Amino acid sequence: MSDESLLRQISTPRDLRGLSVDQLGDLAAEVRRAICDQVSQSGGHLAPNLGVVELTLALHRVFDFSRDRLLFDVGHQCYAHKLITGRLPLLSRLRQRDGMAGFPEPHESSYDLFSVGHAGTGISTAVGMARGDTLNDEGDRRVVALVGDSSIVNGVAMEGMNNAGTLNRQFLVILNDNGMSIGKPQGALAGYFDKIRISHAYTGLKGRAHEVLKHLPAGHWIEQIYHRLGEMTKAALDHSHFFEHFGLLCIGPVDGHDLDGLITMLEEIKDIDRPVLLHVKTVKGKGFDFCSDDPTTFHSPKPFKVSGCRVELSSGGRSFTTAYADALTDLMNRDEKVTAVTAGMPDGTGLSEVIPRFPERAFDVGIAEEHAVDMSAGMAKTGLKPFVTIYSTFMQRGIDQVFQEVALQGLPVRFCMDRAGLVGGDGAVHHGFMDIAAFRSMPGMALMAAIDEPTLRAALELMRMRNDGPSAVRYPRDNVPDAVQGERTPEFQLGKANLLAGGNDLAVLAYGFPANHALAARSELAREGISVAVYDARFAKPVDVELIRALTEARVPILTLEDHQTIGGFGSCVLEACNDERLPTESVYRLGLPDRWIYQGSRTEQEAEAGIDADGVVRQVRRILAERGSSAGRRLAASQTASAAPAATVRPLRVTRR
Ligand SMILES: Cc1ncc(C[n+]2csc(CCOP(=O)(O)OP(=O)(O)O)c2C)c(N)n1
Repeated sequence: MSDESLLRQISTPRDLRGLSVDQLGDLAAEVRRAICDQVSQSGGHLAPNLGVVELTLALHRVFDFSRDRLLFDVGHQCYAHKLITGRLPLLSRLRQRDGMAGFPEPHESSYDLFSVGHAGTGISTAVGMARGDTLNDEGDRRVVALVGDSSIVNGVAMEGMNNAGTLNRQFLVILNDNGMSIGKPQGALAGYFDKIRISHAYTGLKGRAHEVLKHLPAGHWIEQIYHRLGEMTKAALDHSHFFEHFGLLCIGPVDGHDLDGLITMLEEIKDIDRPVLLHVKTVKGKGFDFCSDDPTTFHSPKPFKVSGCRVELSSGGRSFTTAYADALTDLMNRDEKVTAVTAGMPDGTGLSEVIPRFPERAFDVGIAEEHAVDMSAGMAKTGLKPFVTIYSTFMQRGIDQVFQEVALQGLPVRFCMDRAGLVGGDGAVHHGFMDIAAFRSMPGMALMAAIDEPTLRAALELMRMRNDGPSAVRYPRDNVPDAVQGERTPEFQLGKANLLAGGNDLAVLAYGFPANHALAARSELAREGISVAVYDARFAKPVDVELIRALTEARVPILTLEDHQTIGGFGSCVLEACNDERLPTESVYRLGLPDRWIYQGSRTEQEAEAGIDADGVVRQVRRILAERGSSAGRRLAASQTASAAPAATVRPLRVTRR
């Protein structure tokens, strides 16, 4: 950024007021360049942010969001907003520890109202703030919700829209219609938006708006408002818009890259004392051809390099997601009853590889997690074997459906939860930290986790065969590590753990991916003369009671390990099983995610912060053995006194991390 940089001169949105429209255009170009440069280095949401630069500048130019309210839906499109609300200095550490969060974050700025990242919530929270401000005698604070064309289709957003029309005050929903979700948008409303984009040319509306208004009863509020509007806004009124039937005055579609037009339009409608929907057309990835030509790849890319007209995305290793897609493809080839469902995440879950191969049996239902679960329940009822493929964090949306339509019916719906555990740059809003707690209380549920590719395949095979109730498997946002047992990996047997490496001083019962950390810790501890057994617990429900009994009777302390909240997680399952079986619990120790939020950073940093990495396991084992005064603990204490050298750092995991 040069000294001439306009962006550097913007420390608050008030600074936009002194700029001409041309200068705002220059600023938009600069914002785009800054975002693209940074995302190319750190990864992050690119195409969604490039598409809303003008819209963001126009909103901040017209409204005063130090007092007015701006609610983002999803929030992945907030980068331009952050740059002009004082966070330019944080940009160079986008999505990194102590840097700029990739989603709205009230800890960073009072301009961000909610920490969000899940779709569909912006309208409802905006309705709530509008009601709150009115009741608090602060009804002069304007409220704006910004929502995408694929998120507005989400159930929560529809519930919000259904209620928004009852507001008797200013309320503006901006529908950012770029004709895309992460991939192709799904469903009837996507088709509708597509049609009005084509047929309702903004300039051709003027006559129709007059026509419609002529037929309204005198005194109708739309008519009253109409007389206050300028010609441009009148021309853009759309009285056949789908959301008109929700009680909102609908305007648009208008060009979301025309700064002048947007500013004029927003100025005119900002004080309408009724709910308004402004339908804005934008180009996802605007400004860089490689991005607008392929907005799916560049929705949230890893770091990339642009050289001339070539763009090179950094390649990762083989991910659990790819391993899952391959395993599911094998299952679908072998068993024609197997179906696959994703809710708006075909790329993130690997189903983009599966859907074209099995177009009759694999479905993307859009951002509609509840529907995805219920549709799968319906399929299971007819004898199909649905695999709901979903991020752990988004599974939270469908918990009531898992309870009533799946578990209560005893239906064999299979849940495959990607991004279980800590997720890195997306931060607190996307960690898969509570799926065990939510699922384990459902009668009939079988819960399992994969530590590597062979165990993922084995778990999926057990799920395919299990027809007498629901089941779930979790796996992380990571690359598959070197297989622990390779072809010798035993099949999954319901409720049976698997010994990975023997030892006498303590047993680590690891659930899922952290088993790899436990193995690394074991090698380090062996150098100190401590002998640790590592078990792949495999099942959180049912847990391996026989193993727990054998260990407690042999007085071997147990350390449970998981990348899930300790409260309600796998360790709790083990403790409860001990209590149920009248086994002693004082020798059971739990290591998992702490009861506080872990913000953005790399997965490695987050695991270290939580203390669940190999170093964390080593520390915990030493502490337990020292506390218990065991012979291993005494040996350890003696060796530590003898050598003042700092403890070696544990050999890191052998995976190429994404
Ligand atoms: C409940 C939920 N499900 C899935 C996602 C993953 N997700 C993030 S952005 C996105 C697409 C949103 O599309 P749209 O609202 O049209 O915004 P755009 O990215 O096109 O600007 C999806 C599916 C999410 N954030 N929340």
